Amino acid sequence: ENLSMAMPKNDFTIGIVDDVTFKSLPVKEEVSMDETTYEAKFYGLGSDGTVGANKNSIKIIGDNTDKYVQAYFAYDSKKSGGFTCSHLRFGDNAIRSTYLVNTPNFVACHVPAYLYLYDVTAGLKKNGTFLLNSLWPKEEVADHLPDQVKQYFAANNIRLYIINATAIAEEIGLGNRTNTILQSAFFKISNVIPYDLAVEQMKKFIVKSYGKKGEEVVKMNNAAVDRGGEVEQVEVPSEWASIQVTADTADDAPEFIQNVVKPVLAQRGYSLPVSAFSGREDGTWEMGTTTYEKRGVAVNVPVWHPENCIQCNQCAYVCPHATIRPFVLDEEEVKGAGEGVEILKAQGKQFTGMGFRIQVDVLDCLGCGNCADVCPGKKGVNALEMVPIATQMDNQQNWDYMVKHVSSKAHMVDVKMNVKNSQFAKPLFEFSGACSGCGETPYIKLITQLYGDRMMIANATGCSSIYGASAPATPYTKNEEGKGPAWANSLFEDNAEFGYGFVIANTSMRNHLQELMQQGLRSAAFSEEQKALFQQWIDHREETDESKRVSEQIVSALSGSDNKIALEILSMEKYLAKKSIWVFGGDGWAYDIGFGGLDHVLAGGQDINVLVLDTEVYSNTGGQSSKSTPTAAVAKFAAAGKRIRKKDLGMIAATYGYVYVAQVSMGANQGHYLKALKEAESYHGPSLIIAYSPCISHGLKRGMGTAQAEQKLAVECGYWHLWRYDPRLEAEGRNPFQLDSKEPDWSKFKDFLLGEVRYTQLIKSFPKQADELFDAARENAQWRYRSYQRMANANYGDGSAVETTAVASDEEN
Ligand SMILES: Cc1ncc(C[n+]2csc(CCOP(=O)(O)OP(=O)(O)O)c2C)c(N)n1
Ligand code: SF4
Ligand code: SF4
Ligand code: SF4
Repeated sequence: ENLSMAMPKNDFTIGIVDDVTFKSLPVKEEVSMDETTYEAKFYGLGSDGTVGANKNSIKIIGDNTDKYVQAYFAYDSKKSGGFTCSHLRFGDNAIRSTYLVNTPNFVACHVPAYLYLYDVTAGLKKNGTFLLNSLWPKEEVADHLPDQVKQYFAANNIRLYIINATAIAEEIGLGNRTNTILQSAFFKISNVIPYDLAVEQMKKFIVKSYGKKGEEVVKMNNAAVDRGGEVEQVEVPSEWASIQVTADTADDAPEFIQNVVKPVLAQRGYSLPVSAFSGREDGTWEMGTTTYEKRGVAVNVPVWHPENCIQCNQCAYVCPHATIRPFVLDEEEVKGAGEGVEILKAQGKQFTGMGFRIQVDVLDCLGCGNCADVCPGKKGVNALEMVPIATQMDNQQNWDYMVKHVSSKAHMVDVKMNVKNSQFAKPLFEFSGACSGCGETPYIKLITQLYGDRMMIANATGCSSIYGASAPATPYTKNEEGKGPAWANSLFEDNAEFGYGFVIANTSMRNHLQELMQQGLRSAAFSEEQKALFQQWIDHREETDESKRVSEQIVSALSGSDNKIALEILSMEKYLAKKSIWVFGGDGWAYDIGFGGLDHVLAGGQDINVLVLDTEVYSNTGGQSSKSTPTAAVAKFAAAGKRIRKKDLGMIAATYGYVYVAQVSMGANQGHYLKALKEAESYHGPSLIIAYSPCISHGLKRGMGTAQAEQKLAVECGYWHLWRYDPRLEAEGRNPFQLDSKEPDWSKFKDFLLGEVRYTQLIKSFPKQADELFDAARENAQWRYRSYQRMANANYGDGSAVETTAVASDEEN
């Protein structure tokens, strides 16, 4: 049609409406495949195995029939726990091109919450089939179907099937992996091949897919195949066809959220015209858009038992998703919370007369369980318990009340003093798309709580850039004053240099501010008080908190002035307070690909802070080995177990003598990380924090809900060591190196390795070498610990040569 036009478009796009350059061609009606083609769509949760199961299903159909088959798998950009959609097609005629499935005969919705988040019935053919993973029994399912879904089912004569794959998976021990159960249900309902043959084939593929993970996993998946046959049909009453579906009413979210963010979140991004993005050509985006996602995808969420709570705030400290927080309420706020909302008397003099509540954000929680796992409770009785999400839906309104109507009480305490206080500050990094239980995100969250209102972050490519901002979801957010971190992602290979640019730019702007203030000091146009403030600013410009305080005073002292110098200072207001400049990235970046640049930047001596989120592999791209991967770990490019030692990045940096370095593991000692963070940030030079971060790629046998506990075990057994190198101590004539972890219990080392699939895989694939490599791993860790001990014992003539430096334990913090 384009070619037959008088003025055909020479270059064009199809599939988007380009109302800016007008280069798109209109999309016409859906082209149907031929009658013999069967099309199916499966909506799944990233990491629930739906995609893997569908890859197997299409192979089974292709191998066991004469049909032509095709499959395509679409994902959003969440690390895991995100949206996936598998498009499967098979038929008697050759499939000549790659089209998405838009008019399926069969739809499976593997995540109940998707009924409300996405248009899961879109395009489902008349007389088609819908399979729902239902948390509810047959009699109750109708109460949980949205009106438009019910109406669609009845109006299009859809056959509805349900199975509670979530409950079955838990029963079998498969956690959230509902895939095999639902795959089996699909074969049972669709009968594309005889069900017995499908069962046989699925079991064959299970050995192929999971054989390496051990017999237990194979057994569980075989059981899942058998249980998939429990699928039931639910009657669709014809009267549903006359349900009046009311259009979604607009909520109070800002226009950009309504018009752009929400449609993209709902997988309707393709329907937005190009003009929807005008004004954003430079890539800037609203902060805190993740707050509008409310995914509700956790299987279990925590419930708070206040009678067992000691108000330690550890749950909030470790939560990777910022979905559990302590709130302190004044009298009015307590009243507003309403009857039946349990509120304790807040501990601490400063909070006299106020209430305290640990509040869970049910719809954003990813159900990892770390909060409940670390909760000390009272007399050994836990104050947090993981329970099915369906039982906690009413608690969401309490979260909404707390965030909307309870003011921050962070100013009433010194949030940097200890772990407990730090959690009264709002995290300026919330509800990221990291995997449930991710070990990286709690480190970032704390930094934003302490310094987020004046932070600038240069982020290397890696998991932290993906969960850090993937349009339209931005977890970095702002506080009550509208201040929050400025964030940008550069390349994998040059991120340290990118952050260095922030430092240089800020320094020159602030040097100019200093010149202006010096001119002000010499000018008769300013009062003595104004001059005193200028002097204070010059004296304290490099101190984060003090410079912020004086900057605020300068702004109020100069506002309204028409003096040229004053006006110029005010025009540069955003540079007044000292910025906390951070460079974030993973070990693949810091140890390997970005190392040259990182080294150069650390050597540069500027005031810059680097956080290395050390997962010991390239996590974002599926777990390739890096120089941080330790001996014996199995990773991509190290299938036979890494044969050489882990690089000691921290020690390399410490050799400069003017770089602050800390090696931390939050779960091992929460206070230690807080201390290292404060020291790094306050040091007027380069700082490097290397943070041990458990990751799904490690295959924690006890699950990611024990990511924090795993960090503790790692330090106890000597796998990971805590230390700090502070050049300021040497300037005081003291040993700058402080070894903060006690002599490990080396007898626990092997058990630690056996708790992670990345090590136990070795026993399956290289049984002869496994033990040898495990011993080598321990010896390397011992060698490393001994060298730290020697450094800690070095005599600086100050009597600081001690075995280890005691850092207050969690209990003391
Ligand atoms: C020069 C370059 N090479 C490769 C990539 C692809 N890539 C993106 S993220 C990533 C892995 C990042 O690993 P790491 O730095 O350890 O961070 P993590 O994902 O573990 O947090 C790779 C290889 C890239 N973006 N640029
Ligand atoms: S279960 Fe995990 S995500 Fe949910 S509140 Fe607890 S720590 Fe946070
Ligand atoms: S960790 Fe447990 S005891 Fe501590 S504040 Fe949270 S719920 Fe209360
Ligand atoms: S670091 Fe690991 S757990 Fe965290 S988001 Fe990346 S892959 Fe997931």
